[in-house]
Amino acid sequence: WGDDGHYAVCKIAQGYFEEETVVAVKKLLPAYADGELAAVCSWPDEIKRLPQWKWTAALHFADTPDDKCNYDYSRDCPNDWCVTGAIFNYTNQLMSASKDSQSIVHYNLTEALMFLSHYMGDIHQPLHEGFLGDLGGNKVKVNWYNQETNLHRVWDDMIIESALEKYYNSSLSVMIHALQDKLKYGWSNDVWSWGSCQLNQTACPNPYASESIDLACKYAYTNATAGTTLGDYYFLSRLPVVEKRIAQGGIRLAATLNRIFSVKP
Ligand code: DCM
Ligand code: DCM
Ligand code: DCM
Ligand code: ZN
Ligand code: ZN
Repeated sequence: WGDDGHYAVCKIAQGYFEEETVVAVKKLLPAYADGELAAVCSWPDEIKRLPQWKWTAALHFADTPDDKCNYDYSRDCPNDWCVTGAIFNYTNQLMSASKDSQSIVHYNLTEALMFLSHYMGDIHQPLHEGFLGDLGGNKVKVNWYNQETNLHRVWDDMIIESALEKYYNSSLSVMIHALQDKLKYGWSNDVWSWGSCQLNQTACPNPYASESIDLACKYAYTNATAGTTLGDYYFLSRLPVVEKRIAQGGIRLAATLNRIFSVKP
């Protein structure tokens, strides 16, 4: 996602924090966040091109072999170096500190929180589990209405931007409120299952990546080959997918942080 998507995921998550999570997150946030997790959720995108942070660039996605509409951790996350591996890794860093506050902290837990929150958003963007050959849609040149762009950017930014203009008075907070209402009144029966993990795991990103590549094949790549002009039909049929993925990202980030910070030393 672009800045708006990440902000929305984290803002929605904040509304589902348990009290221990509110306290722990406040302690870890940098001063410039002013107590808002959402304010720092795009930080990993801001730094990923700096030489000292180049190693993080591949942690934003887990692309699959071309035309394979499924995800396989050992195949698509070599050496754990992908968005799923990063979610496991940063969850473990935050857990190890949460479990034993006396132990020497080896990690920068402020960074761990910001990375985990960002990557939990990215894993829900279908084209962050797109095909390797086109770099998750980056190489698929398309027009978004009359604007030249690529398919990845359509899903990171353009669908959200067009929705803001068309339905939400160009206000991200109005859009977030609409998603919060949908979570309360439309998706209320799904929220618990979205947030839960199998087998007492703290984080369970693998199924989220599987969902994403499935959505990438069914919705993102369909009727969007190179040179296509995407307009109302594509926008109206894909916006519900984008909105649901942002809401799921928020619920799952909150649920994961709640599990991490509920561990008693
Ligand atoms: N790291 C990560 N995801 C993994 C493994 C490691 O994000 N699956 C991070 C943790 C460290 C950084 O990579 O901060 C460098 O790790 P190393 O020096 O062990 O390669
Ligand atoms: N994994 C990882 N980093 C960790 C913990 C686990 O990369 N800190 C990897 C090891 C497994 C993969 O996650 O191969 C999937 O784990 P699971 O099958 O438990 O979901
Ligand atoms: N991206 C991806 N798969 C790739 C390469 C990039 O999903 N193989 C994502 C990461 C960014 C966007 O595409 O969200 C643009 O990439 P970059 O910022 O590296 O140009
Ligand atoms: Zn992206
Ligand atoms: Zn990212």
